[in-house]
Amino acid sequence: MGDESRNRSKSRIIVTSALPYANGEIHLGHVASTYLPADIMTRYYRLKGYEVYHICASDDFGTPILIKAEQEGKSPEEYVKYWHDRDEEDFRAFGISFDIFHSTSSRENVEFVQKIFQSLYSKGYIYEKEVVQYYCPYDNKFLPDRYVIGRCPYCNADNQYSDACENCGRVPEQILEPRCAICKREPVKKASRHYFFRLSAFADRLKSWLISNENLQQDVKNYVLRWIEQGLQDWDITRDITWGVKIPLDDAEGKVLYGWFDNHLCYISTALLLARMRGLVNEGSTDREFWNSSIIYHFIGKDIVYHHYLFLPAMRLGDSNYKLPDYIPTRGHLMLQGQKISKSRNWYISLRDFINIFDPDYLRFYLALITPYSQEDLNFDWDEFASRVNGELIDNIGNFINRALSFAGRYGIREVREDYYDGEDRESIKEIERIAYEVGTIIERNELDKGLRRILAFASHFNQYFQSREPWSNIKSPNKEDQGRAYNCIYVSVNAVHSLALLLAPYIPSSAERIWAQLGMDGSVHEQQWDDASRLMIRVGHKVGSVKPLFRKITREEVETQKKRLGKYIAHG
Ligand code: B3M
Ligand code: ZN
Repeated sequence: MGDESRNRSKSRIIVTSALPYANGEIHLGHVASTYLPADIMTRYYRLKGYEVYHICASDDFGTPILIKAEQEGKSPEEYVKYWHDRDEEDFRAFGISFDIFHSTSSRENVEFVQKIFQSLYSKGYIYEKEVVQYYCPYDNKFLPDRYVIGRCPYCNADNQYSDACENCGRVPEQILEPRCAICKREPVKKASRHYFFRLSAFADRLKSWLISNENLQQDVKNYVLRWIEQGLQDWDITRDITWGVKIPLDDAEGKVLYGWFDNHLCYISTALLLARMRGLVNEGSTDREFWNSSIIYHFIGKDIVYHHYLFLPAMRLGDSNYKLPDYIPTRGHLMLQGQKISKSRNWYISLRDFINIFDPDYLRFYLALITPYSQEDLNFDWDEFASRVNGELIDNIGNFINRALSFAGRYGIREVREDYYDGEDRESIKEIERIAYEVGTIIERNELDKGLRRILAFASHFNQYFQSREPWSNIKSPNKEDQGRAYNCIYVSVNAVHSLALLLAPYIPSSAERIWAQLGMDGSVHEQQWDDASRLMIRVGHKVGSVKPLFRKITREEVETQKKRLGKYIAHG
C-alpha cells in the first residue's frame, strides 16, 4: 500500500449498533455480539482514513417499557431518560465510541417515522383490518403483549405473559385464565381497528435483494430465504397504548405504532440528524443523498435477524427513498459459564459491574478473541478469561512491549547498521511491512477474532526475535559487531511496538493509547494512520517516554470471587 491509497478519497461509512431497550442495564451479552464488534470496525475504518459514523440510540417505546414505568410510578419519558443516560455512560466507560447516541422517542425520529408511515400508507403498503383483542373494562384499556398474564397452556406455569412463557420458553398466545396485568381482573375480548404492513407483498423483492447482496452472511441468508419460502405474514403495526409514535391519521386516536416499526428507522433519522448537526450535507444535496452515498453496516445479534433481514428492508423498499444495508454483521449469543444468560435467575453480569472491577480493555480483548463472525453461540468463562488475559495479553503482548521499551529507554535507539542485519532481522522487518495489510484485510472481512489472533502471532514473533537476539548480553560485548546487532534489535523491536500500538487501537483503545505514550509519541494513537503500522516510523535518536508495566495480572482469588457471585447478582432494571 503506497501513499496513493492513503490519499485516495475514501467512502463514507455509517455503522449502526442495534438499539438497546431503555429498560435495563447493558450486560456482557449485548456487548459481545453487537457493540464491541461495531466499535472495533468503526475505529479501524477511522484509522484507515474513512469518514465513519457510529450511530446508536435508546429504544424507548413499547409495552414492556410502559409497564415498567407505571410500576415505578414514573412517566415513561422520565423512565426512558434514566436508562438512556445510564446506558450511554456505560458504553462510554467501555470505550464504545459512538458519534451519537440518540433516542427513538426523539422529535427527529417521531417525525421521520410518521413521514415513512404516510409514504407506505399512500402507496398501499399499509392497510386497516379489524382484530379481536383483550380489553380491560376496569382500566378502559386494550391489553397488548405484556398487559395480559395467565397460565401457560403448554407447561401450566402461572403468571406468564401471552408473548413469552418464562418457564418453558414457548409463546402461549392462547393463555389460560387471562388477567389484566394492571388490575389482575379478567379482561373481555373486543374488536379494534389495526393497521397492517403488507410484508407479504415484498417476498420477491426481498428474495432478490438477499440473493444479490454478497456481503450478507450465507448461513443467515439461507434461513431467511427459507422463511420467505414458507410465506410471509403481514404485520400488525398497531398498539392500543399511549406510549409510542402516534399514528398520523385522523381516525387513529389512541393508537400508536408498534416499536419494531419505528426503532430501526431511528438508524436513518439519527444519521441524518448527525449530518445536519455537523454540517455534513453538502450545499445543493439532500440528506437522503447523505444516507444513500454511504456504505451501511447494521451490527446485530442473531435474535433480531427476522426484523433486520425482512421488516427493515421491506419498509425501505416500500418507501424507496433510503438504501438498504450493505452489511448486517450478525453474531451469536453469549453464554455465561456454559449456561444461558438470565436476568431472572441472576445468571448475568452487567457491563458496569464488570468494568468496576477489571480494566474494560481486558473484557474487550477476551470478547473480541472468542467472538466469531457467525451465528455460533459463544461462552464467557471466568477461568478462560483470566488465562487468556494473563497469558496472551499480558505475557505475550505486554511483556514484549515492556522489554523492548525498557531497553530502548536504557540504551537509546542508536545507529542502524544494515550490514549487520541477518535473516532474522530481515524477516522481522518484513513481518512489520506486511502486518497492516494482513490484519486490515481480515478486519474488513469482519473476522475480528482472527484479526486479533494475527496480531498475537505478530507479538509472539517479536518475543522470540527479542529472546533469540539477546540484546542484553550483546550490548555489553566488547565486540563492535555484537553491539551493533543489539542496537539493530532495539530499533526493529521498538518499531514493532509502534506497529502494535496502531494494530491494537481498535481492539483495546485505552491500552493502545498508553503504549503510544510510553513509546514517547505525540498526540493520540487514534488519530494516526493504520497503514503506518507497516512503516518503520521510529527513527534513530527517538526518545521513548516513561516505561512501566502496561497491565496487572488477574489473580486466582479475583476469579474465584467472581465465580461465587454469579447467580447471586442482583440485576438492576
Ligand atoms: N431494541 C433490542 C433487541 O431486541 C431491540 C433492538 C432494536 S434495533 C432497531 O435485542
Ligand atoms: Zn385491568
